[in-house]
Amino acid sequence: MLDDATLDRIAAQVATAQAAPHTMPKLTEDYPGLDVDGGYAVQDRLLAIWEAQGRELIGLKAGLTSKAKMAQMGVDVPSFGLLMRDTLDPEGSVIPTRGLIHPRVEAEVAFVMKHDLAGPDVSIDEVLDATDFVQPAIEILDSRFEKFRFDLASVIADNGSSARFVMGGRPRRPREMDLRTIGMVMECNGEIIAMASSGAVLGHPARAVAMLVAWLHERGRALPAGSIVLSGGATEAIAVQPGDAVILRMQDMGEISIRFS
Ligand code: OOG
Ligand code: MG
Repeated sequence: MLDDATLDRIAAQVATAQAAPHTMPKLTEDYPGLDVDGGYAVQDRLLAIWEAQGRELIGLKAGLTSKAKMAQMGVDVPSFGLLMRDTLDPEGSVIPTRGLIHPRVEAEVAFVMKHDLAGPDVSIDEVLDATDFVQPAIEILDSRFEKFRFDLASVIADNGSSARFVMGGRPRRPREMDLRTIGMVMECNGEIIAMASSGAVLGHPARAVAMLVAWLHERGRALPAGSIVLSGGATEAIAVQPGDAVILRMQDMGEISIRFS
């Protein structure tokens, strides 16, 4: 594990690359000692920096939870990251691409929790019992690494490429539907750019929440009631340009439209 001073330095570097967006080399090039635990130690420091700026943590994201995403990014282990309130946009938003380096969109099922959830091995049923509602989400990713290329430790330190996210459509009680088989279609400018079934995420997107809870448990934490959880892109992430109009339609869960300016 890298020493505290080095982790502080990396966190400051990532915070700057995110605030005034610019690319940087993969962190493991400059810091070969950075491993997955180090990546999460950087995230802890990012959270401290952001909270000191008055930003608020409202949830957590799981990523790299579908084969499509793992294959696209060349990583085969899920990652977890932070969701800050000021990165949430309402549906229908026009999202400026100024301030983003090479944005991509992906389709996700979002969970909103009504009970705390904790433990090393919570079941899908326990996740569903603790969930208030599920709803469609579009995550807008923007890696701070050149060419959107990274390894697991680097992307974790970059908070899982988090940039913004949009929730919308029709919130549903999780027991009202079979979350293994929800069809989703993402369109850009009227053309289908990605399709998936919700089961592409670990067979059941609630499994991503269970893995997140196990990861929190290892670190002595719980998932608090009221949290938003993004369960991870079911499709590969698609690059967007200024002017693009993106729609995500989810079976029985409505749709979300956004536009990039
Ligand atoms: C890492 C973030 C992954 C997801 O849903 O898979 C992620 C990346 O692909 O840039 O958010
Ligand atoms: Mg994602």
